[in-house]
Amino acid sequence: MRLLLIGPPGAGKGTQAARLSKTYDIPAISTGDIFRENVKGGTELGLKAKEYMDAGQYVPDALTNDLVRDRLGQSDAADGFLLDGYPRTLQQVEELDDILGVAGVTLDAVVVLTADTDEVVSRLLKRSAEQGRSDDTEEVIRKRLDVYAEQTAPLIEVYAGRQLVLEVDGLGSVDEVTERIVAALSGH
Ligand code: B4P
Repeated sequence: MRLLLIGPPGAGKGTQAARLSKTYDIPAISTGDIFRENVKGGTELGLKAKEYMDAGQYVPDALTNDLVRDRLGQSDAADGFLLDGYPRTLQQVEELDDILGVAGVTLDAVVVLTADTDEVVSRLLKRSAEQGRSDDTEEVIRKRLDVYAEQTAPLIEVYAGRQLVLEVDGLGSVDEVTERIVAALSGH
């Protein structure tokens, strides 16, 4: 199974990715998590990424694409994967098409998690209080939502044109959302 998970910040991508990874026995690859690990480790990539993340901006495509190409080349991703938060720009879609084309494989589905702005802002402010992520301040959250609407929402149409999109309501309990995704995938 080769899946993408798209949705606005706070829609539950990371939360659901961890569960789907177990259900389908595929690695969940989160570009956000990889950037945060690099920030924590003080790597050169981390230093560059932090600047963008703290401003609510996307990390430049060139840096992001390189790390995904490397990660998808690892053996555990050979038979399937779930990409959480990648691609996020049209250029990243092209890059992913190239990576998959070279490997001779195709995507099975693109799960689009939906959630309204009030809900995602409230979830992220709650996370901020619990975990203190530096991009979870109200100002940066609003910026991230704008960037998502401008740069990532148009990707949904691209994948819908390929008959890959499964839109799933991200409201409700974490279990309910997982059940909806699994049901949508089994009917696809
Ligand atoms: P991400 O790490 O992807 O951050 P995110 O959009 O906030 O999603 P996340 O997965 O963390 O949150 P979730 O919705 O699961 O990206 C962070 C930054 O990295 C980006 O802004 C960008 O700068 C950079 N980046 C990442 N990928 C990039 C790319 N491809 N190109 C360029 N830059 C990139 O959960 C949010 C909260 O909601 C959690 O606290 C969770 O517990 C809660 N929650 C989840 N489901 C819930 C439910 N059903 N009910 C109630 N709460 C729920």
